[in-house]
Amino acid sequence: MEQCELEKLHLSGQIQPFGAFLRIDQSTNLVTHVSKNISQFCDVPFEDVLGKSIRELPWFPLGALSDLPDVLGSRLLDIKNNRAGEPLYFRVIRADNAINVEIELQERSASTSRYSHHDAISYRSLQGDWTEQDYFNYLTTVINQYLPFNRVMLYRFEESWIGEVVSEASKDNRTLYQGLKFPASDIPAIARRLYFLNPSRIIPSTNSEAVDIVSLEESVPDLTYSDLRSVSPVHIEYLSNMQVQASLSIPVIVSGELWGLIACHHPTSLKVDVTQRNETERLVASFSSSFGAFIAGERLKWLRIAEADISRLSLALTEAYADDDARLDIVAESIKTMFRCKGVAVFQDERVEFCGLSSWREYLVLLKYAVDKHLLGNVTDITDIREYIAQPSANFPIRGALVIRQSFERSGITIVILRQPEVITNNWAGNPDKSLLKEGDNGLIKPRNSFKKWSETSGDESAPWSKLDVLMAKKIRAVILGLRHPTLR
Ligand code: BLA
Repeated sequence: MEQCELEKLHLSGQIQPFGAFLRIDQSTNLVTHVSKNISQFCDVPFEDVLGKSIRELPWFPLGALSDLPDVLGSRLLDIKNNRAGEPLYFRVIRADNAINVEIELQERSASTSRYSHHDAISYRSLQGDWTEQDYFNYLTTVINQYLPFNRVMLYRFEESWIGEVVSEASKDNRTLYQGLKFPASDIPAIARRLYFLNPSRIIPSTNSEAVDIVSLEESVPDLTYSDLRSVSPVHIEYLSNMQVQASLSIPVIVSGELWGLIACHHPTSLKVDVTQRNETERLVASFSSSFGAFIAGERLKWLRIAEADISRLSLALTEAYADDDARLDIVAESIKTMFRCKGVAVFQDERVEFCGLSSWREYLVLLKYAVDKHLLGNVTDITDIREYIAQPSANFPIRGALVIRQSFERSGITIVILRQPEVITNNWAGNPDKSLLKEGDNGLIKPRNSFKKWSETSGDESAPWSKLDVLMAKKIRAVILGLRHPTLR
């Protein structure tokens, strides 16, 4: 896994052959780097470009340079015909102390039509009747109608960067990957960073030969901000193993974070025109902001419910402590309702109150011992409490534990919200333990070669506690701390 992170993708020194590359020094305006294939686009040998001031190149659209915003990564697109009368795109990109220029031919198929559904995402979502899945399917369906790729997928990252295809649309209406998970190593962090920083990544052909970039001082240009950057050999093999020869990926950024990717696949070489790419990038950006608003709305709904739950609990606690003999059973009962769980134990001094499955009672002493011995945090979420218990019996029935501790005094209240083991099935695209293969003695890394559905079922853990569960637990602790010295009664 670590080896995948070592490849310096932005320093490959090469580009894909569907365009030409120039790097211009920002302070001197000199061309410090140029790709060897520039003659195919601008009819000049690369030797005549290298070291020249950009002002000496009559075919260069200088206006784009002065209009480029100062923001790192910002881009401008200009069109100018070459001597043969072919329209060329000049993509001017603000990079670190440099301007990157990428030249591509306009495709004959370049569309002038816009996504007719462009604003539909924001319009329909304003009606408020869309589910999360409606958002996902709408995006993949629209892109599948517009672009010639034979498969369009929306890929969502989990916190650990494992990913899942949450929606898939294809020309033949067959889904291959919907609902399948992919290990984090399929897209190393170094690659994710590049996808976060750029509006899209296109690989028109995994069969094409990369083109060298030459430089004045034999230095390698930083291709962090480049659409042409050559493709990592590991990834070329990965795509071949998937029977894919062309791909387009577009980052889905929600609330400033890389939430997922649109991944388009084609079995043969395919290059979509710059305008189609740009329009799709804008569609995805419009999806991201509508979807971001949807998520914020859902959170708000959850918060309202949580507030109501917390006020009820607050009342229950006040009631519980209204007389000298605090009614911990009321506390356990209301927390059990809040979490819809199988059991809640509340400990204070020597007392314990339990609400839930009666067969769990005999394990409470062990539970309290484990909590006191091992868990130092105020709120701790555990998926398998047995890890904290010395030699748990084979039939130990409890797994998940969300522990809330008022304080570390013996007299403080400790609440443990409990879950039983459940059957969790993960469907992977290929065995994740074999996501990378080592080849021969030189230890070269190769991606896995099977993406066939591989199911993994575990019946011995509980699902991890969500961020919202933990947030709720923290709120409960705040309510307990707000009570007037319950422990002193
Ligand atoms: C890049 N890996 C990628 C990209 C995707 C995936 C989407 C972005 C590049 C692109 O547009 O194709 C993975 N593609 C997927 C997944 C799906 C998909 C999960 O369609 C699901 C449907 N890959 C490996 C291993 C390594 C690795 C073991 O499997 C590391 C050694 C590396 N993946 C890797 C690298 C890149 C990459 C280096 C960057 C490629 C580049 O931009 O040059």
